[in-house]
Parts: sequence; structure tokens; C-alpha cells
Amino acid sequence: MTQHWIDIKNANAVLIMGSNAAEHHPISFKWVLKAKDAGAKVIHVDPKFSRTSARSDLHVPLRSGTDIAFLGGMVKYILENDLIQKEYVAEYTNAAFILGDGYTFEDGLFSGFDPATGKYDKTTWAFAKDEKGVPLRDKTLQNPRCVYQLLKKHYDRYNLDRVSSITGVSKENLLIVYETYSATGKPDKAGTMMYALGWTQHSVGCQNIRLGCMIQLLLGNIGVAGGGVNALRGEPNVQGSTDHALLWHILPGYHAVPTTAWPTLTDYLKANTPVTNDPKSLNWWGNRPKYVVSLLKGWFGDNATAENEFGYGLLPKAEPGVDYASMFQFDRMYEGKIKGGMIFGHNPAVSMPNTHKIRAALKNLDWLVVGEVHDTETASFWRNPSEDPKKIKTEVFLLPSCQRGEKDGTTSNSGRWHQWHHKGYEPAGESRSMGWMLVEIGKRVRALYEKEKGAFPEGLLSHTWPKEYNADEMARMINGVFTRDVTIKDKTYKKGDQVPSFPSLQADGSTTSLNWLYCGCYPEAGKNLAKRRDLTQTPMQAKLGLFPSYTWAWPVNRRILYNRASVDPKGNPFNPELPVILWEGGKWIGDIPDGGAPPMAEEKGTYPFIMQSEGHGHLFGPGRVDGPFPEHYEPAETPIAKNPFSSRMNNPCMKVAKSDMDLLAKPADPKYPIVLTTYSLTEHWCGGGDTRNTPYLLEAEPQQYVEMSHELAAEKGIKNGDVVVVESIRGKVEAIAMVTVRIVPFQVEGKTVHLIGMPFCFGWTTPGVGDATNRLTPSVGDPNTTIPEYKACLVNIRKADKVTELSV
Ligand SMILES: Nc1nc2c(c(=O)[nH]1)N[C@H]1C(S)=C(S)[C@@H](COP(=O)(O)OP(=O)(O)OC[C@H]3O[C@@H](n4cnc5c(=O)[nH]c(N)nc54)[C@H](O)[C@@H]3O)O[C@H]1N2
Ligand SMILES: Nc1nc2c(c(=O)[nH]1)N[C@H]1C(S)=C(S)[C@@H](COP(=O)(O)OP(=O)(O)OC[C@H]3O[C@@H](n4cnc5c(=O)[nH]c(N)nc54)[C@H](O)[C@@H]3O)O[C@H]1N2
Ligand SMILES: [Mo]
Repeated sequence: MTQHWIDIKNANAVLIMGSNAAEHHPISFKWVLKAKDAGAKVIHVDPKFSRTSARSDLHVPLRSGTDIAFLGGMVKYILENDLIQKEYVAEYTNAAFILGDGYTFEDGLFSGFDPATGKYDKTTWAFAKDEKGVPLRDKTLQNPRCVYQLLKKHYDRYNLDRVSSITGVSKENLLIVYETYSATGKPDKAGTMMYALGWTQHSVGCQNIRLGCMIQLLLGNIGVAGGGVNALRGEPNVQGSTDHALLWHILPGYHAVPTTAWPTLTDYLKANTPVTNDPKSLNWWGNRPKYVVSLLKGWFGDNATAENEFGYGLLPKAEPGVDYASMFQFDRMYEGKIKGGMIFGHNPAVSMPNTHKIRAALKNLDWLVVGEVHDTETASFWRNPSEDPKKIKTEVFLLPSCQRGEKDGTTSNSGRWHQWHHKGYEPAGESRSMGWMLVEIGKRVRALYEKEKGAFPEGLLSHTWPKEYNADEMARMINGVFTRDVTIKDKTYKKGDQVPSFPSLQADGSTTSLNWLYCGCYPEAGKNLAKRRDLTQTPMQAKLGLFPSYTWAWPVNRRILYNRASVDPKGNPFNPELPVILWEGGKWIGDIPDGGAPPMAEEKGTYPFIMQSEGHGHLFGPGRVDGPFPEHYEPAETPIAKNPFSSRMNNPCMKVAKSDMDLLAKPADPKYPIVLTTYSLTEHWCGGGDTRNTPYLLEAEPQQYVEMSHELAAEKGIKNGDVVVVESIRGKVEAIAMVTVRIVPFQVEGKTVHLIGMPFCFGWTTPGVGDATNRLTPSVGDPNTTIPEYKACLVNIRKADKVTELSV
């Protein structure tokens, strides 16, 4: 989130799109209702009606997978009716930047596409530059090659008729949403966007979010109170685990994972440290060397020296171009290329797409370690009723793990608040925390390497490894310490002192930090700010709902990111009623400003979007792999025969697994005419491994079901409560029919398209509940993130021949 939960109350309009906030993020929804009580309009754009829709002013059903068309139509509406916040757009976004000659867009493809690799060469997406290398700009926005004009041209094709026909949303509904939401383009008005899986779980997931961001930039809604683009994060603790690099492609603090293309630290830093020649651009990522060296120093301690490039050579390197995301790890496992592995707190045999393939892949392992609170479909895959355990070679170890309440630690919430939780009770039985297990496994593997050596022992043995796991000590080291006596701005720090915050981190080995973003969360010995519960506020902060001394937020306790964009170039708040920061007496007050420089118009002033090397918000976004402007493509499986926007049916860069089990239905496949979307339930948690073992939650939602419209039920001769079979080209699932007005048929490209919805929390280890919905879904992913397309695939549905127990 660029904001924090409480700030949602300051919005004049709330667009909830791709999220069921009331059910899955109830705390966020408390603030939505406060905004609504204060007069805000709340809009829910979602294929099905839910508790979120029930409390919104407007629920707009749209066909799953068509958000870019919907939002592209909004961009056209905003530009045609001149509703942008002009000063913000001209000064703070790259609308005025002029593109070089190479950039083109034709028939669904941007310039630089190589059909052989399915990848773009992005060099043609570069801006034209002056002799100093600074992008050329036309702040009148008239130059035909400026971003504003190219944006206008791109979305000119997204007219009401076409958008309505592809999304299945009526023109009246489109206009109401466009008009209501774009009213927040006035300087003193703010709209907020709340999204989650309805946007991310698509082969165009990243571009869904980008288009949301672009609308927010056009309306001047980023950095201001009540604005923002807000990812409602999932699993506790998905925000923290992303920050600390649970994902394969980054190191802690969002640094690219080293690859063999960058054999030395110098190569790595050169490739990953942006430069700017514009003195008004802070270019914060220009500091990357300080953060990477401090991370290496934290990992390797005295074994990290300037001579050995701080141990960079000890890190494993990925192969460039290879995708190690779990969807493709399972693909490699299915091919027999992976021998063993560990799975902690994850139940892929239920939650990964195309679970028949996942389950087949697990059989190829020699050994598997599962860290779990319960037995699951993953730990027990070898005794699935359709398997013969005697024929499965895999040796499975189940490590009993303790539950959240049984351990100390932190979670980072969606608003980036780093919050401590205390252990409530002792772990049951022999269960242990994951921290304990990982430290212990590390110790034992190191002892073996010391004794037996093996391949490349230096990597493991050079690590600073803790003697035992201690969450508070870990938080202290995540913040980082000085490795020698250092004087910064007249203040002397001794070796071993805590680094006060990340501007003090250095690239010379004098500091450690296991994550620069969290540097400042533990600024002095004994001062773990995640434990802070101080409600003190100034009157200005009270008006905003800002509690700066309650816990700690990354970065540097800033609560609203890009807050320098909440003031005009002279430093006057766009909304004087709710200033986030104020320039007063030569300094900023309010929230912690993004960089301490004076207002932009002053000589030493800087641009507000400090994480972009040119300092401007990206309307034109060359950073993504699949295009600088979001474009509508159909999901990998689509019920229509032709994409009316171009002759490209699907995202040309989408990730597709290609094994013999990865079949895809063809466009408008008569065997699979129905769109399936999947979702979580209030009463269960994700794959249900936990909640199916909690009797009262299971009683509340006891078995697999499928929601469908009355019209589809009538067509198929299905009655409410019937047992039905839902079938895709990859598998089938039995479910109870829930015939409901919450789902309606869509009129798409001149025909009726039905959509059905299923939860994904059920699995065969719980008797009588049915098996995984993901038996139906495809191994197709977004090209930037490889997040699977769980939200739109094709199926058919029929009444079961005989009434059965819900079976596997
Ligand atoms: N009680 C409870 N809370 C949870 C969870 C849980 O399992 N149970 N899970 C947690 C986790 S890990 C996560 S990631 C979050 C998930 O939070 P959400 O994203 O809210 O979860 P979902 O139910 O998967 O999807 C949200 C909505 O997206 C809609 N949708 C589907 N396809 C589309 C589309 O193409 N466009 C649009 N606009 N909408 C679409 C669905 O109909 C659904 O209403 O919740 C977290 N909170
Ligand atoms: N069709 C479809 N599939 C989806 C989604 C969807 O919307 N639709 N959503 C996706 C999303 S966003 C997510 S996040 C995934 C979630 O799916 P998974 O990653 O599989 O995670 P969970 O189902 O939340 O939990 C897995 C296991 O963790 C165990 N567990 C709980 N607490 C602890 C602990 O402290 N330690 C250990 N070791 N184990 C613990 C639980 O018992 C549970 O069995 O599913 C994804 N799959
Ligand atoms: Mo999630």
C-alpha cells in the first residue's frame, strides 16, 4: 500500500476492484465504512456480488479478466473530458516526457517484440534526451510524441461500445463509475483504489495494477490523504516475507537476485544501480551499493571484505532467463529434475494451479520435508485414495510446527507497519517455530559440510550463523550495526552500535543491515520500535488519522509514500483541509517527507517520485516486460473467438508451462464454454489446511460448492443443492450447486457468457468435503510475477450422474 489502513477514511471515493475487502480484509473495510459515513462513494467492480458489494453504493459485475478494458475506458473518459489534475500530471508524472523515434504500437504489439522468444527488446521504449542525458519534456503536453498524447492515442480505441461489449458491463454502469471516480481529479479531492487477487491472478496481472496506478496519477491521487493504490496483502505475513525476499527473484530489500550474467559485485551493481543526470532527481536507487554491501556484510560478517567483494562470490547465482517461481519449480519437478526439497506453511497439492500435475510432480522426489501444523494433502500426497503408496518412492518427513500464537515475532501489515506480537502460550507437544527449525537445520548442515566438505562448502560455512533463534535479536540484525567506530554528522557511533536509519548505511563495509528498508526499526540497543504502542499525535496528525509513534513503518516511519506529491511545486498542500506535509519555517512538518529537500520549485528542490530515476510517476512505464501501456488481452482460456482490440488474443509475453499435463482449451471452445473464477471464504483460510481442521469453521462452510446464476442452472437442468461435476480440460471436481442471484450472465461480443465461482479451500484429507478446485486451473502466469491465472479459466458443468459422496 502507498497509504495505511486508517487513511482510507479520508477518501472521497473508494474503488474496490479485484478484492472482497469486507470478507478478507475486514480491518480495511472498517475505514471504508467510515469514509462512506462521511459521504464517500464506494464502488465494487467484481464478477460476483459479495458482502463487500452489499455495503457499497454500487456493485458493478464484470466478466473476469477484463479489467484493463474497463479501466482503459476510464482513461479515455478522463482525457476526453479533461478531468486530469493538470499541475500534478504536468509536473509530477512523465506525461510531458517525449518518446524517442523507435517507440510504436500496432495491432496489439509494442515495438521490439521478438516472436521467437516471446520477449520485448525495450530499447525502443526510451525517452528522447538532451545533451546531458535528461529526458526532453513539453509541459504544454502538445508534442505529438509526448507521453500524454501517446496515452490519449492508445486508449482512444477503448470506447464505450467496445468496452461494454468485451467486459459485459452495461454502458450506463460504465458511465456512472467513470463519472463518480474521476470526480476525484480535483486538487482537493481524493480517491483510493483497493485491489487484491482479482487483479493479480491473471496473465495480465501486473498491467491491471499499472493501469490503476496510471488513473491515480492522472487524477492526482498518489501521496495525498485518502488517495493511493492499495494492495490488500494476503497471508500473514506476506508483506514482511516479500520485503525479506521469500520470492526467488529478489534479495531482502528488493535487489535483483544475482545471476551468472553478473559474475562480480561490480558487474552486479553496475547493472542494477540507475543513474541520473538531472540534479532535481533524488534517484533513490542510486544508493543501492550501500544497501547491497551492508546486506552482504550482515550475512558474511568478518568473511566479507573489500578484497573479496564482500562475499558476493559466495552467493549462488541464477541462470539468466530461467524462471524459478514455484509454478516452474513444480514443472521441473514433474520433469524429474528436482530430487528433494522443503515445503513450510504451504499446501501446493491444494493451492497451486493444475494440482493433478503438482501431485504427479511430488512423486518424482526422493525426499520431501514438510513443516506443518496439520497433516495436509501435500504431506500425505502418497496416500491420496487414487494412489498406490507402494509405488511411490518419496520419503516424507513431517516436522510439527507451532502456530502463530506460540511464537514471538513481527508481521508487516499492508500499510508497511512492522508490528511485534508476543508469544501467547508455549508450543504444543514437540512443535517448534520455523525460525528454530531453520537455524537448527542450518547448524546441522554446516556441521556436515565441515566434516565432509562436498560441493562449494565456502558458501555455507562463511555465513554468520546464529547459535540459536531469537526473534528480537533477528530484528536487531535486520536493522543493522556499525562494524567499526564511525562519525556521521558530528555524532560518533561505536563498533556494534545500532545504525540509526538507512541514510547512514555505507558501501565500504562499515555497516551491516539485513534489510535496508527496515533500517531504523531498531535504532538503539533495547529499542525495538515494532513493540512501540504510543498514541501521541500533533493536531495535524490527528486530523489525518496518523499515529507516528504507534509501531514503526518502513521506510523511515513514513506513513504515506510519495507524500511530496501532496503539495504543489511551491510546497502548498493541494488539499489545505487535509495536508499530509507542510513546508513551514524552512522545514517540513506532518508525515516524514520523501527526502528532506525543500519544495520542488526552489533551487534545491527535488521531484516527488524518488524511487524512479527520473523522479516522475510512470504514466509510460517501460519497467514491465509486457509493454509500457496496459493493453487488453484475453485470459489464456477465453470464451470469445476474437479479441476486438487487436489480432493478439493473449498477452504475447504470458508464462505458460508446457508439459503433457498442461493442456489449454482453445478460444471459444464449445466443450468448455463457461468462465470459472475462484476465491477465498470468510470462514476458511486459503487452501484450508488450517481451517478444515478447526471444527466450528468447517461446520460453517462444510463442503465444496459452486455458485451459478439461475439462468445457467435452468439451461443445465441443475437445482440448488444438486451434486454437479465441474470439468476443465485438465480435470474435474464434484461440488454442490448453489444457485444464486449473486452471479449474473454476461452479454459479451453478441453472445451470452456464463460465469461460475468456486472457493479453493477444500481437499481430500478432510472427509466428505470434496477435493481441490485447482484440479481445474491452468499453469499460466503473469510474465512479470508468474502469479498463476486462478481467476479466469474455462470449464463446463453438468449434474452428476448419481449422487455421490464428494469424492476425490
Ligand atoms: N477470511 C479470509 N481472509 C483472507 C484469506 C482467506 O482465505 N480467508 N486469504 C488471505 C490471502 S492469502 C489473500 S491473498 C487475500 C485475498 O483477498 P481477495 O483478493 O479479496 O480474495 P479473493 O476472494 O481471491 O478475490 C477477490 C475478489 O476478486 C474477484 N474477481 C475475480 N476475478 C476478477 C476479475 O477479473 N476482476 C475483478 N475486478 N475482480 C475479480 C472475486 O470475485 C472476489 O470477489 O485475502 C487474505 N484474507
Ligand atoms: N484457485 C485458487 N488458488 C489459489 C488462490 C486463489 O485465489 N484461487 N490464492 C492463492 C494465494 S493468494 C495464496 S496466498 C495461496 C495460499 O495457499 P498456501 O500457500 O498453500 O497456504 P495456506 O493454505 O494458507 O497454508 C498452508 C499451510 O500452512 C499451515 N500453517 C499455518 N500456520 C503455520 C505456521 O505457523 N507454520 C507452519 N509451518 N505451517 C503453518 C496450515 O496448516 C496450512 O496447511 O493459495 C493460492 N491458490
Ligand atoms: Mo495470498
